[in-house]
Amino acid sequence: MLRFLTAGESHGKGLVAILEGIPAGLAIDFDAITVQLRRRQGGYGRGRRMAIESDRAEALGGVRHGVSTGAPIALFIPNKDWENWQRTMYSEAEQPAEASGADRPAVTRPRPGHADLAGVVKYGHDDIRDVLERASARETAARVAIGSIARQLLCRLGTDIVSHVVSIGPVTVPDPLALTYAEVRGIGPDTPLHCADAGAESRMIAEIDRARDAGDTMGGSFEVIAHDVPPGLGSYVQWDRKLDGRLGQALMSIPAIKAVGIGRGPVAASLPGSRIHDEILPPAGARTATVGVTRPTNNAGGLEGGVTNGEDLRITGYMKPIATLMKPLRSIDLTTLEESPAAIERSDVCAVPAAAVVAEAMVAFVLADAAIEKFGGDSMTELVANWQAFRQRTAARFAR
Ligand code: EPS
Repeated sequence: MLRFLTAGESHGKGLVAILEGIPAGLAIDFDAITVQLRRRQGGYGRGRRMAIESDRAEALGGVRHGVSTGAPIALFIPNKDWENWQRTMYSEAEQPAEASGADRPAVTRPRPGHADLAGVVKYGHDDIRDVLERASARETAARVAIGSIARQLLCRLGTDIVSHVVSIGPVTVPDPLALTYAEVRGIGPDTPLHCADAGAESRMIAEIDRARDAGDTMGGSFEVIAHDVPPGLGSYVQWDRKLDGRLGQALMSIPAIKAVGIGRGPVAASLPGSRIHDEILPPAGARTATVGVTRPTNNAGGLEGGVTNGEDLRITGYMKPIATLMKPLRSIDLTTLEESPAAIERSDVCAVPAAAVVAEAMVAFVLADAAIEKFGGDSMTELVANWQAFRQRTAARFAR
């Protein structure tokens, strides 16, 4: 129902995104998009590029007088760094006379763990720059802008999405599932790692500092929580309609994400059924407005049978360390095939907090897509009315 495409290179003119399927009548707050873009740029461990950029999305279509028309929404996010890269990244056949920046030599030493080697093999490139410019996580700025629009649609249904950093390298928040949505919502916007546990956060910062001093990089994990999600999104009837599968793909598509867990995630495999499944008890001070039953635990992370059940949706992403090492690993030079240290590009030491913001955006996109599918409507008026009718019917079933 909802789909998007992005285009653009890390050091090209900018990023473009087209989002199709947003119903007519959604007031779009571009300042709110800027807030999300700024969040993605932050977090302890980011590199010097983030001091250059101050990302902002401009609408090229689909929005009139601040409101969606139902037409595809086209966005443009300029790269400020383009000024410094025009002689390397121009798209014309000949270098334009007015082009600025350095004319950089070809990149020929693939970084282990990056798309470099697989990309030159697949596309037949000689210069790894033709791969890395598009494989770069810079593209996720476009996803965050798209996700911010999806988030604004979900807000009309009462859904809010937050995230927190759970681990950096070996340092982990002890029991992330014990943290409530409200606790995670309450994390200060200016905390260095957006972690709910201040003690763990300072140990995480020490890990990042150690990695930076050693010319190394650090991965970690984060959890996204969606609160007051409409129940009944997704379906168990067909493999490609299961919402956990759709969320898994959305998160796994974020650069460097190597695993995804829903609710207790992989821990569920090690516990007996009696300790993992969330009991269903009669309504009593219902935790959700619609499905009025009581669930004492939420190990399932808000999804049963690939369908949202009204509990908080909780999904964890696991990120590998960034592939660009200032103390490079062994590699080869593709021009000589001789052993040579991997290329060094300006990069981040740790981008886990940024990946969490991108994951929020991807969760928002998947949930908005599933909400439009369930409640339909070409206009926000229809979508919201259908949701309210379903919500009232469902609440009435559980009223005592
Ligand atoms: C960026 C993500 C990272 C940064 C990039 C900006 O990209 P990659 O996945 O290629 O490592 O390194 O910045 C640069 C390439 C640079 O010149 O500093 C982002 O998220 O915007």
